[in-house]
Amino acid sequence: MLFAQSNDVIGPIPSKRQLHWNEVEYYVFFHFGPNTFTDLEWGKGTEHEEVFDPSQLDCRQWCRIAKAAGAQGIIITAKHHDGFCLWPSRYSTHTVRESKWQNGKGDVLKELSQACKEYGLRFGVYLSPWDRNHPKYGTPAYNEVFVNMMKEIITNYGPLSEFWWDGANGEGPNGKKQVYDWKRFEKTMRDLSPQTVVFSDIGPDIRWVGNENGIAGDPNWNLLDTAGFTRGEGAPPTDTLNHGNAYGKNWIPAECDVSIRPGWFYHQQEDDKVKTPAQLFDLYLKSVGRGAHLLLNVPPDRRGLINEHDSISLVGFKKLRDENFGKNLAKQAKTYLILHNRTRPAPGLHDDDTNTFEPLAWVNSPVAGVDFENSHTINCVVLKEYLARGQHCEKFRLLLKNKKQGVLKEITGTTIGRKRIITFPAADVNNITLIIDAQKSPTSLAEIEIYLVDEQLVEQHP
Ligand code: FUL
Repeated sequence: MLFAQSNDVIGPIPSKRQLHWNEVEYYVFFHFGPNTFTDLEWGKGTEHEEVFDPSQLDCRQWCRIAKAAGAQGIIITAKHHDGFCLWPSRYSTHTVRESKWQNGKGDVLKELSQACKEYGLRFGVYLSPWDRNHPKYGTPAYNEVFVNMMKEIITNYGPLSEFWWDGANGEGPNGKKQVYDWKRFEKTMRDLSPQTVVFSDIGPDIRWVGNENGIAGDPNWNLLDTAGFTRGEGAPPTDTLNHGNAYGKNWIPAECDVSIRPGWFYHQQEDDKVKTPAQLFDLYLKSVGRGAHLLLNVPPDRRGLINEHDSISLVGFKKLRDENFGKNLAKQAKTYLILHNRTRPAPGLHDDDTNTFEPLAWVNSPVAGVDFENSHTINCVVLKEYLARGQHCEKFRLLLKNKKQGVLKEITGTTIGRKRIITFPAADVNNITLIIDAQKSPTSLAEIEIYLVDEQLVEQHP
């Protein structure tokens, strides 16, 4: 046998909670709070609670749109840097309870967590450690407050799919910066909500991608060395966050956070600056298509609704994905070529059920390909690595061949990871051959997909 189902796992592999999160490639971020009403991006923490007064808040509408946009989950800013809590926390006096909204009886986290259950969306929470309002901020007592807030959220609104710790850390109302008790925060999450993946600059489960433009690096490794680094100012260099570390010791994949608008919060003057479906599609290629996850911010407006400008664009984005990734031409292929002409029928890699499908593990000189009876015009190949066995491919080549002319084009790539979407000018091909030129240890390939996407959407390389 030239290829083997390898059970040897070399290097870090994802945890169970990370594998579960791995199923979700795209989810939406909701930035909502006093800033929505004051037109600020970073509230000062001195805003009166009364400014928070959405006239028609409807979290079911948010979820309906997220669902229609094909997102698989959401993350809400339960508390941004201004310290305002979107739930009536017992550990703060700067919350929805002190606002006029619903006579102080409202609870955004409650409404939203329930709506997520109804719509089958995963529910995640952003809780800013930096707090410009809390009187205890800047003293050890604030760590207790933060832990208690996490406990309230986990207990009252869970299960939580993801918990988001922002790296921004400035002064609080007393002019002091906080020394965070990260160890305790992590322990609280693990003890009370072990299934939740925790995001920050350095994980422990998911890392920031190093920019807020939604763009992952190429290569993009799911591995990161965190020793000697901290969250915030002591984080690894942005380039490292962007690419990961090929030989990193920890499995900490990248999440690309980006806003559909210039700002994170809703500002009416940005209504005409909402990203178009084609721009979002391009970001999808540069995030999900490079093996990362996309967290797309869509800020509710002052009514407490997702604005029409944003929802139109989101649904257009979904339509583009459906239209362009609706027909996997590899399903019509005659055979897959596995390692120097050992062939097997095409359905081998098309089993979407991860419990039964058999990834191919490669050793030595790995080559796989897709063979068509008649030529097909294509401009997109999607590769997926079976990450339960780690990430191994370092360098690959795709050869596009046709019976008459032989090799028409050679495309080189680096990492594959969760999903690698490669687009190129269209070519008429009979065979697509994948050659792995460098791998850390045997690559397990889960899938090859082939598409003809709208020419306008092919990724532009600078
Ligand atoms: C940053 C924050 O400072 C921004 O306001 C926003 O929440 C973004 C997602 O993370 O660090």
